[in-house]
Amino acid sequence: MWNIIRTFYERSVFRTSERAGGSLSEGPSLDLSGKRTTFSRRPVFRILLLTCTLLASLQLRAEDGYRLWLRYDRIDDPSLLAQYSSAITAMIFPTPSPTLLVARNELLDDLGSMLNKKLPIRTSLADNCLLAGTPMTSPVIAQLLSSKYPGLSGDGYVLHTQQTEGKHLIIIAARSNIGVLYGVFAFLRLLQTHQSIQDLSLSSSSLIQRRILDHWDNLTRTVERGYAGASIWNWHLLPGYIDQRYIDYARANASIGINGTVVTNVNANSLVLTPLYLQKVRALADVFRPYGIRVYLTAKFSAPVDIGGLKTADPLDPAVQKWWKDKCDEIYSLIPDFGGFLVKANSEGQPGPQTYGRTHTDGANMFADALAPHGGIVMWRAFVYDARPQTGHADADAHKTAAIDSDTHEIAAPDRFKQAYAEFTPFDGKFRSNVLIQVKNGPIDFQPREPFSPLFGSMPKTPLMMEFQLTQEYLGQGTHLVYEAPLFKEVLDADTYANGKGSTVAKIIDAAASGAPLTGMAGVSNIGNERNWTSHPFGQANWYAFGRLAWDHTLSSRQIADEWIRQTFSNQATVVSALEKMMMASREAVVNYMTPLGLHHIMGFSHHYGPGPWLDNASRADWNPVYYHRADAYGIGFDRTATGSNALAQYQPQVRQQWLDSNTCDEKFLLWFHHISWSHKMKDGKTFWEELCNRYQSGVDTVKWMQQQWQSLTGLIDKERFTQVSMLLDIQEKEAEWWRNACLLYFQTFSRMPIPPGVGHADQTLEYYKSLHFPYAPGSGGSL
Ligand code: GCV
Repeated sequence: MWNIIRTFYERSVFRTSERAGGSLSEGPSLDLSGKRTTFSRRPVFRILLLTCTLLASLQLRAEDGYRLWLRYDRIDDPSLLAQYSSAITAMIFPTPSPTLLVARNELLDDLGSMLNKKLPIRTSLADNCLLAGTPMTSPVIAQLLSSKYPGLSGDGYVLHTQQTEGKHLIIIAARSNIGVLYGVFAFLRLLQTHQSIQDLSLSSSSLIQRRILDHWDNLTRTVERGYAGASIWNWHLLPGYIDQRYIDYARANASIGINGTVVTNVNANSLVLTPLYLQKVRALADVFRPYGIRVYLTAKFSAPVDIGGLKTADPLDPAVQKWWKDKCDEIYSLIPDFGGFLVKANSEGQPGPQTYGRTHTDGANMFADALAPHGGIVMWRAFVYDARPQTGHADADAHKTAAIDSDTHEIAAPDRFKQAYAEFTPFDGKFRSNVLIQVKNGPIDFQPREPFSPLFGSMPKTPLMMEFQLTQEYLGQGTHLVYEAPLFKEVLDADTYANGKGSTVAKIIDAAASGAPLTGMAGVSNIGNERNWTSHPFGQANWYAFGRLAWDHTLSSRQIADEWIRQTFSNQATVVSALEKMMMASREAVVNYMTPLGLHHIMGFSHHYGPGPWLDNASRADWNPVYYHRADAYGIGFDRTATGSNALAQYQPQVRQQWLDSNTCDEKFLLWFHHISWSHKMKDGKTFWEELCNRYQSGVDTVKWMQQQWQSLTGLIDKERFTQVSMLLDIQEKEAEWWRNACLLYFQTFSRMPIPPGVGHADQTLEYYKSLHFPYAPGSGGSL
């Protein structure tokens, strides 16, 4: 487009100049590249130039996705614009802190662009004035909070309208500066989503204290399980060069209430703890501070040896303890609000306390003691499955290495499902008060659908923090449109029965059920340096949904989708309705075309891209899909009842009861807990085999339907994102068919049953699907 304009312009100039028979140098102006130049005063030429400039400016405003949900375009409904405009005519917003300053500037800029006017800043009350601040900055706010919102806590905010001294005021109030910034973003959200601002009296406080993005970003700028380009952290140029992205990253996170970022991979590199890198981390922390975002780092357990010159990293060795204490003192001297450490220990090759014959408590508490004087915390991950035997664990079998008999292909292995519970529950109540145990949502590994991890509800004396994965490692990676909020909600709303009915996972982690002093929720980031941050335009919705749910897990997936669509795409009813339907259907679709009815972990080895249910030769049995689906001539599925691994025993009796019997078990979890025959009768009367085939087909059908929905929006979505998503949906459709074909052909070798009518047939042989290799699939570069 730009080139066309330029060529047209240059040709016109050339022709005009020729016709004029001479020079164009008649008056000063700006040329298209912004340089000072001269132009002809001929009207034709002026019109042409204006047209070109207009087209060029339109081009500059093309929707490349960089602005995320913070677009703040002019309100396009004239009557609403008039209403908002007359309700907000000025602003009182004292800024005695950097956070209040960024909050005021955000409000000023965004209202300026949405209302198309510059609001005057006043110091005294006026009619239709917006008043923002804390009790410290305004007596009106002090009075409002003490009289009407006495319970408002921490970083919560209030949006309230009232008459004061005969003047109509819109008030954005909080007890803390960061609360005001959250209130500003909430108010802006009302306008961006075309809500009424006439009679406001709402307050909102976060239900979870630590709302954190975990970046699996390496110092080399590769991103483990990242599908959106390189890491946004330009370590080489830091600390001298502050990319505008860092600021926009902080704005975006603050707008949804995220208040922490772990900037490095859990498969950690000790170098980040050296003085050179700590200066770089400090520069990031300085950028994020006004936005209320603390920086955390991953700590490699062997750092005292790697970079400290010690011979051991044994957590009970006094020299090691001193090394970590000194390291924490050094970090806090640079970053006074440093959040703490996230640690992956004794998992997938990472060193940990068990390397030295010590326990998880020994390891976590060592960090906790070093951080405690500074107010820092430890997030100790429960994602463990290759630990060595240790004293005091509940289930000795859970630690044996899984193995496949090379002749019979029989799996003689304990159940990886059980390991985290076995390793952690014996230490309940033994961690320091500044330790959070970070638990993945399910027992295995971020599959399209997993039952909730049995750790939730099983460690009543230990604060547990949720870990979700936003990056779509197992959900179509960078190319599939999958809205993850329904997955998050399914887990958060699951009932653990730990304290009787209603002890949902959400209540365990927000401490309502457990009373834990520290609460947290982490999302493994899907952000990279692609222009639109997440590569797939709808990946942004997962970042957004994570932040909104970490703030308030009672929000519904639909509600979050609705507000994200309105801010990111459009408020037009047709657009909102079509996109909402697509998003809400997308998670179930990916479950169906990848792993229906409780199948899990059947993807390609290492890169985890595409189907690989036949894989059986990895060095650990529990890295093999065959270990998980266990298909044979009789049937399919992992028996986790008492006749099998008995992992079900890790749940409360009421939960166990739900899944115990293959005839009553919720079918979406069937193969998680049962090895059932191919001809097992399903609830709709079909055989299991028929149902499996139909589910795969239904996943494919939903993607086709999503394509149609998207196409129905032609002309209603900007061209750039419309084209991107159209192409991505085409890839998704092909890949959904690939999953269906490869999986059904493979499972059919066991079931020996025909593909039922209505289910698409594979256009390739099973051998063909098995022969596909993807040596450079993105997102690897880490462990498995
Ligand atoms: C960061 C899975 C992923 C790994 C990831 C690991 C973890 O195994 O495939 O890439 O490592 O989970 O969560 O630690």
